[in-house]
Amino acid sequence: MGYQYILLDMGTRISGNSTWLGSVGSIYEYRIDPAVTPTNATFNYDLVSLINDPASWASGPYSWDFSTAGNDSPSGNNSGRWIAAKHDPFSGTVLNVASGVATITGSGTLAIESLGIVIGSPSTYAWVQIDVNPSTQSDRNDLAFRYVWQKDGLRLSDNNSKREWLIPTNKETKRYNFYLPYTADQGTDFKGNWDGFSHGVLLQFGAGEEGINSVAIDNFKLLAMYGHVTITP
Ligand SMILES: [Ca+2]
Repeated sequence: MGYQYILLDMGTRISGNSTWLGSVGSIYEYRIDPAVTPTNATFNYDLVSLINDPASWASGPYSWDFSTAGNDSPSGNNSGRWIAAKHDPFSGTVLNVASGVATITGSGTLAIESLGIVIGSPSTYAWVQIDVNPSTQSDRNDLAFRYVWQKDGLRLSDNNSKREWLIPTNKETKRYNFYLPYTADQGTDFKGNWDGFSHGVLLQFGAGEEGINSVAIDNFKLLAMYGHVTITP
C-alpha cells in the first residue's frame, strides 16, 4: 500500500479502550502496536507526533489563498501545509507556491495534499470553490479534478470519500464551485458520505494520462451555503 497518513482523534473513545487523558505534561511514553493479530509483515513509520491544537477545530470558513508564507493554521486562511503528493500514482508531482498561486508540474497524475487540515464544521461547508488554470498539450474539456478527503483513523478515499468533476484546460484561470453532498452524477467509487468533518484533503488532476503540463491554483475554499431568507407576511 505504500505510506499512508493516519490521523487519530485521541479524544474519541473506542469501545473497550480506556479514555485518553491527554493532559499537557502527563504523558511520559506511549506505545504503538501495528497489528492486533500476529503477522510477519514489516511496518515502517516515517513520522509519529502528538498534536495539541484545539483552536483549529473551530468552524469555517476554510480558505487557502497560497499567499501568506509561514502562516499555516490547519483551518485555513493562508498558504497552509500543502505538499506534493508522493505516494502512488503521484510520484511525478512537483509543487511550487509563490505570489499567491500554487503551481503543480510533473508527469502523469498530479496531486497536492494538506494532511493537517482540520475541518470541524457541520455539513454546511459543502461547496468546493477553486480558481484553477490547467495547461495541457492540447485543449481539452474533460480533465478530471478529484477532491479526496480523509477521516479520523482512515486513509484518504476510504469509504469512497472522494468526488470527481471534469474541467476544461487551456482556458486561463476559471472559478469552479462543486457541491460535495450531490452524488447523483458520481461514479460508483465516488459516492461516500460528506458530513463536514474531515482531516486531510488531496486535490488530484488527471487520471494517469500524459500531456498535462501544469496546473495553477489561485485559491481554494470550502464554503457554506448562503442562509435562506424567510419572509413573514
Ligand atoms: Ca491566491
